[in-house]
Order: sequence, then C-alpha cells, then structure tokens
Amino acid sequence: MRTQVVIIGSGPAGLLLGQLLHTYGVDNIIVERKDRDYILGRIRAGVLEQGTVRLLEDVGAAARLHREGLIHDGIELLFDGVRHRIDMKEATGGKTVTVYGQTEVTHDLMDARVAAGRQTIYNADQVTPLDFDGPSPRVTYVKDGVTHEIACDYIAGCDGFHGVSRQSVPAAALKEFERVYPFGWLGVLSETPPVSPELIYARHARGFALCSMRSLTRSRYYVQCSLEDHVDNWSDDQFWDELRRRLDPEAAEALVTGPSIEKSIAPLRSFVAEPMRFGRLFLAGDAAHIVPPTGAKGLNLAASDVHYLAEALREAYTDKSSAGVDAYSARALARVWKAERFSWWMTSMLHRFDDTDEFSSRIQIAELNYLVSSRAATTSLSENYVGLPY
Ligand code: FAS
Ligand code: PHB
Repeated sequence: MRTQVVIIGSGPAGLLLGQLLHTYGVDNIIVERKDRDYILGRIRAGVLEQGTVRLLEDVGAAARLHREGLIHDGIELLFDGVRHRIDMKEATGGKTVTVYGQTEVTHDLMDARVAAGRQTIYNADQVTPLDFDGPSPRVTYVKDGVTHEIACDYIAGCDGFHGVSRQSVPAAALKEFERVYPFGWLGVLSETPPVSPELIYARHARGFALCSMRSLTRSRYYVQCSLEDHVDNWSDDQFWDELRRRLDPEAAEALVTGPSIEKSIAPLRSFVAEPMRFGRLFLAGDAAHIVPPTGAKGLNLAASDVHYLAEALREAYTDKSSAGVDAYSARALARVWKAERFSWWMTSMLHRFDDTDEFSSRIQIAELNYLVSSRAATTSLSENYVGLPY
C-alpha cells in the first residue's frame, strides 16, 4: 500500500489531521490499534477553545457541535466558601469556550472521515514507524496475523502518551521534561442536570473539585484524590458526599445526584518531549505533550498542533517548500509551553499539596484573592483559558 501521509492514532489529533489533510487534497491513511467503539468509550475532555471549534468548522465536522454544544462566557472560582465569577467574555473582548465532550468531537470526526471516503485501519497490532530519517518512510502493522506495509512521504505520530511513535525515536534525539503531581482526579459522569450553569473550580482544604458538564442533562464532576486511591474504594454516595463537602452551601444544596454512568481516576502530569519532528516523523497531541486537565488544554493543544502540521504538509506538497515542516516543531512548542505554564499554574493554585507548608497554602489563597480582585489578573486567566492565538 502507498499513501502520502500515514497517521498513527485515531484520537482527536489523528482524526482532525486526517480531515485537514483531506481538505488540502493530501492523501492519508489512519492506522489505529483499537476499534471505533473502544475509542468512543473513553470519557475525557469537555471544553473547546474557539480555535478548536474553527478547525472543526473548516473540516465540516461542527454541525452537531453548534446544535448541542454549550457556549460559556465565564467560569467560577470557589475558595474560602465563596464563589467568584470570572467573566472571560468581557475580559477578552468577546471570546468564549464551548462545552462539548471529546467523545462527541471524536464521533463527529469519525463520521466526517467516513463521509470523505478516507481509510482508517482499526485493530492494527504492532504498528511500527520505519525509515523516517530518510526520504522513504514506511509503517508496518499486523492485522489478522498478516503483516502489512504502507509506504509514504510522511508519518504523523498522533498515538497519545503511551503510543509507539515517540518510543520509536532514538532516546538521544529526544529531550523530555516532566512533572508528576502527587494526586489524581476521580471523575464521575452522571445523567443529572449540572449544579450550576458554568464550570466551578473549587479549592478546598480537603482537595480540589470541579463541577463540569456535557449538556443540560449530563454532568461531569471531579474530586482530587490520592494516587494510591482506587475507583473501587468510591461508591457513588461516597463520591457525592465528598463533592458536597468541597462545595459552598448553595451548590451543595443544589447538587442533583444520580448513578454514575462512568467513574475513573486519571493521574496528573505535565510532560513535553522536544523536538516534535524527527526527519519525516512528526509528533502531535498527547504523543508529544501532556498537561494536567485543570486548564482544559489537552484536547485543544492537540488541535493547534495538527493545525500547524497540516499547514506545513500542505506547503510541502503545494509549494514544494520545506519551510513549514522545518518550522513545525518550534512553532508548535511555542504554544505548547504557554499551555503547559497555564495548566501548571491552575493546578498549583487549586490543589491540596500534602508535602507543602502553611506558607504555600496562604500563597494559594493570596493568588486567588489577587486573581478575583485584579482586572489584569482576570484578563490573564481569561485569555489563556479561552485559548491563546495560533
Ligand atoms: P489520544 O490518546 O486521545 O489518542 C491516541 C490514539 O492513538 C488512541 O486512539 C490510541 O488507541 C491510539 N494508539 C496508541 N498507541 C497506538 C499504537 N501503538 N498504534 C496505533 N494506535 C495507537 N484533556 C482535557 O482538556 N480535559 C480533560 O478533562 C481531560 N481528561 C483526560 C483524562 C484521561 C484519562 C486522559 C488519558 C486524558 C485526558 N485529557 C483531558 C487529555 C485528552 O483529552 C488528550 O489531550 C486528548 O485525548 C489528546 O488527543 P490525542 O493526541 O489524539 O491522543
Ligand atoms: C471536563 O468537563 O471534563 C473538564 C472541563 C474542564 C477542565 C477539565 C475537565 O479543566
């Protein structure tokens, strides 16, 4: 088999890249180790920046998002028992975010890919990117016991943090930066109306909590938990009781509880691999970087990465210029590190750190008090949360 670009991974990064390349007339095949239903069963992100929405519009995959997505002008910060609204729309001159689950984004992109007649190979085992340091890269994989090979011009590693692409790069060629946080997020999805019209980020002595949503009838909640914790230790009632303890009285009273339809613990880390290009292999999305979800940046960074990569590949094919591919890594990393900083800052400000002292706790409160009383600080949070320009 031969194509112009092989994309490894059918998550948001791979699917969005595939559709962008399709609109640019660049042939591509996605090779994915799982199947469609497994991918759609993963519950992840919930907040889209305007840039991400625009890219989905560009590839014709935003119709349902515009019907069902919720436009949010602000968020609330809860600390010392008081909620403070951050009016991001006012602070950024009109920018907003859209609440629409990653599962739905993935579903819409998969449907768009089928409609475009583009090929995705699911259940591909032993996917291996080869010869990407030369002019004739190729990808091999095993399916139903048969080994296949796809010759191509470029390989896009969109296979997430645990994927094969970054692992295929010689260790000496990579520099990795990492901060692992000493806690996780226990998340619950429930068919219950959200406790509040906008997201509530709560700092509490017992730990962080987040009230989010997927629609006006489906809510997504998180509480900070220990890394030693296990989801089996938490009955639904225990989760709801702990969430109530971390909310203000009004929200605790208003909280509508119900059976969890998904419950899981996600670890938190900050991670960046540099560079994001190795010859004709490019890394994009979680394959290259991870952010703690506190800043709602993970999915949105995957989108900006593939925006830059698709532009670069279009330039390579259309203008026969390597300027874009040569600049891809530096261009993507410039935005990645700003999102890493923001996500680290939100996480440091809102979570309970058992290994720090009272001084650090007072600094967190001072940071939050400054944030809600300074227009400059509110503007800074807002412009990062709605998404810095590409
Ligand atoms: P993905 O991991 O989504 O997709 C990679 C794809 O590659 C997968 O389909 C995988 O099966 C496939 N793959 C892996 N190895 C392969 C191989 N060897 N061969 C072929 N295919 C392979 N972000 C937020 O903004 N908010 C959140 O609340 C949030 N919660 C998260 C919770 C969890 C548990 C995780 C893991 C991430 C969360 N994220 C969140 C971040 C998440 O949304 C990612 O940023 C987003 O999925 C990135 O998309 P991709 O880069 O496409 O990677
Ligand atoms: C979510 O709805 O899953 C969500 C929203 C905002 C975040 C993290 C997760 O910062």
